[in-house]
Amino acid sequence: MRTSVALSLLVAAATGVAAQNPLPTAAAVTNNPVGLVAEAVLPGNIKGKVVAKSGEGGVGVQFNVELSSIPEGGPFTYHIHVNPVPENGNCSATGAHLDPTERGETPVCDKSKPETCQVGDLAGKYGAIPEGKTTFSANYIDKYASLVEGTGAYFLNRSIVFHYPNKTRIACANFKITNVGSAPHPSESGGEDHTGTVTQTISSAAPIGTNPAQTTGGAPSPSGTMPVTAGASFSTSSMTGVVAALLGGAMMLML
Ligand SMILES: [Cu+2]
Repeated sequence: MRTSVALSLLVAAATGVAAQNPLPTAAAVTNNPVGLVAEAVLPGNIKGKVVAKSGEGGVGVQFNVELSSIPEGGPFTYHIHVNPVPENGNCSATGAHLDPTERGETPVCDKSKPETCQVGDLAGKYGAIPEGKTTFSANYIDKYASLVEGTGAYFLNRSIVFHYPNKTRIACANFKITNVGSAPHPSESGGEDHTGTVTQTISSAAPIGTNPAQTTGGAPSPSGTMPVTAGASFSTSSMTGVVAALLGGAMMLML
């Protein structure tokens, strides 16, 4: 009897490990057309633009986000959404986030593992716009977004959307190519690696550190007071330990 209980616990634990599927990972893009530049200019609510250009040697996409007239509230997230903004400017028509690996919305993006995040989740990977700021600027290289037409992570036929913490869409814009560029030259690839560097300059209407209570459910803010999202994931090693312990227990009971 006790043996069977131990064994069923063991089976449950082993099933738990099997169900803990790793998140799919996005492939790094190394063949973006060199010199290609596109920009998404925001029409209002938030002013500014997002410039996307091919990384050095066609490796990754360099994003430059320059915003002003940011409304009160926040932190604000932003993403690449799958559909372009229609003529009437309705941000709701832009659909879901660009997610060619189909990893979905949960678990929340872990910025230390950007390859496991939605490709379009730029705020998740590189930081949201903190509350209490009127301007924001960020500059980073994303390895997984693509400027190669026809690939799943291609985004120049899509849009960028900014959200309030409750996910309401504040502003959105389509990318427009401003410089076509050319196919990458093989000998030019493998240049200096800027990947993963994120620089942000933020000017503040209110002095830093006087933020009122953080609204719940917001994306992690890039300021020093980054809320750590509670992880619901099990580490494989600890689960293996549990299985080993249960196995040991079952053996003992059977002996
Ligand atoms: Cu979005």
